[in-house]
Amino acid sequence: MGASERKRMGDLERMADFGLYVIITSPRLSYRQVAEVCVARGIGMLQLREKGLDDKGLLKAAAEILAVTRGTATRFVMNDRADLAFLAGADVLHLGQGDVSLADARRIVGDGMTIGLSTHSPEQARQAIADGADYIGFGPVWPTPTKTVPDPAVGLEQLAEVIGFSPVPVVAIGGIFPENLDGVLAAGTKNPCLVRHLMESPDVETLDSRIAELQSRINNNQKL
Ligand code: 3NM
Repeated sequence: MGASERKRMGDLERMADFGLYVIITSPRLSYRQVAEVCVARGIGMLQLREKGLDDKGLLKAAAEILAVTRGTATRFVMNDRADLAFLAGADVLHLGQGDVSLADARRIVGDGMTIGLSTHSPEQARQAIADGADYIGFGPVWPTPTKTVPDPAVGLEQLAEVIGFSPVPVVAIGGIFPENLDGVLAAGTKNPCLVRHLMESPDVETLDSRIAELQSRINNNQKL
């Protein structure tokens, strides 16, 4: 095993319980403000997902976020783009089903980068695991307008099924709010993601308290 692959395996062990996964999509706050709250709260994974930015805009936003996260416990995740993940010096690349394959992404980012993959059915989840995804997203749990063309909702039963067979962390995503989080946690979720709930925070204090509340509910659930 080469040094970079060993580094990735080490990262993987630490990844098992990364907890709340934060995605930045059209935040009301600045990228820097969101990143600062996430670092202060020890968020493990912070993804930049801005479909409307061009390549230069994405690299600029990535640099702003990395200026805050570098050297902290918060890993910066670049969405969709292996080339930009490499150029930005991201810690993690997150791929969708329509992006380049995991194998092709590895040719760009090398063995050292953690790679996650979005999946929308148990079959896709099994395939992603077989293909070597370091973690998977699974959703949308419920219908969501945050994705322009969302897949059909998977529901809690399929979520529990995928968490049951996955040897890698599963990020539950899509339509999750504090009001319906109990069911998501009861399905075994350790890594939920709530995009609108966090991105619609009107000020730093609100974002901070929303993250703190979610983290405490995730932690309490794991003690049950
Ligand atoms: N991916 P909200 S659903 C970015 O199904 C994303 O893989 C999904 O946004 C998937 O928490 C989704 O606002 C959007 O519903 C989730």
